[in-house]
Amino acid sequence: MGKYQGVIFDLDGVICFTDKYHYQAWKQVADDIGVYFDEQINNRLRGVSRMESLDIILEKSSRAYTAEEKEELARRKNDLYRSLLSNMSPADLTQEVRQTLEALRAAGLALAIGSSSKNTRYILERLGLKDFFDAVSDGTNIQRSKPDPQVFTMAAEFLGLPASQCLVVEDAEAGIRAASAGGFDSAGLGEASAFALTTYPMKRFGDLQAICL
Ligand code: B16
Ligand code: MG
Repeated sequence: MGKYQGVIFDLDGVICFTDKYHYQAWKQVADDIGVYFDEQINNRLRGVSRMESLDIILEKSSRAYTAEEKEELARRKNDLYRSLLSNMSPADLTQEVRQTLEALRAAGLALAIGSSSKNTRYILERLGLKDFFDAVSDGTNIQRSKPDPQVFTMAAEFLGLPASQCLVVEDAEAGIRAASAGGFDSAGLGEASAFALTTYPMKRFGDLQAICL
């Protein structure tokens, strides 16, 4: 085994791609209340919690919303989002992700999820990964979301490993900053491959084998 004994994966943008569903659901809510929303604004929501995402969307609103109104908008978005997630199946997991996860597991690495999403367990179930990971740390067990390191710190705790022995895999700036703040090395995909704080820029998910094995 290499430098790491555990790998903590972000979910959305790393294991699977639910950002199109987040976009569709937020777009519907924004259109309903007449607030401008586009894909560029959607990019700012990566790795950010649901309520913080709503605050970013409402920056374009001409009026303030009460806490109750915001709860209702977030609930509406989540209902729409979950109905879109119900279309997902194990076919949404790429061969590359599946084979890489299996190779890391076969090499004896402990594998965890570290996601801001409160829908993590539902998404894992849809993908056929319900019981695959050794630990799941997500939006349901944290008080502070990325860029705070809590979600990753708790994932490492669940695995029984120190941060120095775990690698975090992320696609979003908030996630790379969270990893760095928690003392984790990080591997970055997509946008996150270009950040100065990213330990290992990656071109593709399969690059993890060269980093970890
Ligand atoms: P939910 P990740 C994040 O997942 C998404 O990137 C982000 O867009 C979303 O707002 C957040 O989960 C919360 O999701 O509304 O399902 O609780 O990238 O941390 O896996
Ligand atoms: Mg992500």
